[in-house]
Amino acid sequence: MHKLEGSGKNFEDFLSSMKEPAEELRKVPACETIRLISHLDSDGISAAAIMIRALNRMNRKYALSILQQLDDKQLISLSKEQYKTLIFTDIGSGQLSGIQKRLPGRKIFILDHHEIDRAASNEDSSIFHINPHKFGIEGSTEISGAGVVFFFARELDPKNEEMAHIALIGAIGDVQEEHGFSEINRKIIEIAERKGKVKAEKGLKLFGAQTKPIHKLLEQSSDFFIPGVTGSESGAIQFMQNLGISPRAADGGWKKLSALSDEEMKKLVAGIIIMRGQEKKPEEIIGAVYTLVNEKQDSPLRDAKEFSTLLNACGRMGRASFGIGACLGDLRAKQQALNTLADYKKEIMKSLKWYDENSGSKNVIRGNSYLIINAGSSVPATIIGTMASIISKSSGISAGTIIISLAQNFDGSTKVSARVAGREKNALDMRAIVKSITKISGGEAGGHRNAAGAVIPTESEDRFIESARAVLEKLALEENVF
Ligand SMILES: [Mn+2]
Repeated sequence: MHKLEGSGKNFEDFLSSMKEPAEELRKVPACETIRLISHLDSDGISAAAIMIRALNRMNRKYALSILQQLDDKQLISLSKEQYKTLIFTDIGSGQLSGIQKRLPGRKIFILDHHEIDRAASNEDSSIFHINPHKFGIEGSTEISGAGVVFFFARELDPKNEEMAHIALIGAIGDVQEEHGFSEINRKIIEIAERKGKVKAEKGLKLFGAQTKPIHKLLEQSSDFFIPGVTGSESGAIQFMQNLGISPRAADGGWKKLSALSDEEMKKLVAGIIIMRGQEKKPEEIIGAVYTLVNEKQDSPLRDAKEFSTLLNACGRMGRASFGIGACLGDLRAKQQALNTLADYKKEIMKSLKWYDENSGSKNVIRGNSYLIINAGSSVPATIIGTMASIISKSSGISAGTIIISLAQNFDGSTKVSARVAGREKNALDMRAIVKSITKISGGEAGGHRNAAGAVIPTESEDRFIESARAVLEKLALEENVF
């Protein structure tokens, strides 16, 4: 087996911990239907797709649900079902005590990378809990939920290695790449390359490289500011012409990155670096680009980042099955997923418009280095986190600003999402902050350091906002002292 540096020993132990659970899953009779529950983000959908491929290979039947969160209500409704075996993917570790309480006597598999619920009692023998945190591997950066399921699926059958590219898409979805991927994620990429699914190359880190014309990519390069080019279509076209690269393709349409010769690509990269000469890291525009080589040219499915966005869109629009179908290679599902992506973009535009129109209202509270947005039922609960992320990157928000957003679910609960603006994301532990707010106001909190959330009863929204203001004001004071 490939030996890893650094956390190698832990990783080997982590892989070994999957052997017994894999054996136990094989023992489940083929006539039984397995209950499969996964998270609705891109990682959760990727995780579910890998698990489904593995179950199909074992000739097992399953019934799937995709959830935004696993709260007590959900666990109670699962407890009323007759399924004897349940598999949770990319969800469950944070609700371990709830699972113990509500689903005793069932055979349960949890394959997750979220932080483990400290309130859980010692694990009983009917719960097979696979989580990297048990081995000192950091789940938020080193391995995704899809990655955990991938290694488990490989333990079940080495043929499941063919799903490595889906595990990569999950890791991208959970934003695990910062100055490169972890060793474990790199191992997954290596397998995906070996299986002929992915080509990893250095390239321009511009989102939409497969689908947008070059001048549009440059104009919309919001992550990387290019003076005179970002935000200006005419500036972008002028810039290309100055470099001697025609923005037009031979057929008269707009030229895409894939149409550039090596020579032109070098010119473009050098040109951007020169334009960014005043920036701190002019070269950071270059990085790894992952191409899914079996997908059609110009398809959003060909770029791993765009594929990940597509899965996220499917989950958030309540059409996760299209995303799963796309991961499994189903052509019709791929088309349906693409249509869903278009609808999702419209939904995001609508929610940003709501935010603009409500910026001066009581629904948007601007405090001392924090922003609280209470969207009520005007923004779908599945979209609110994405909206908050986009706002956190907008120019009116200074780095370090904490953005707490609320939107109502349909069941009398409210979804809370917490983000921090700017690059130094790790400086603040969003999960701990949300926990300390819900401690006062009630509700269940979870997530990671960089992006956390909670579910609270809608009736206690006011109390939550009041507690949030108190906690965030205090935090702002403490920050000023240091
Ligand atoms: Mn995840």
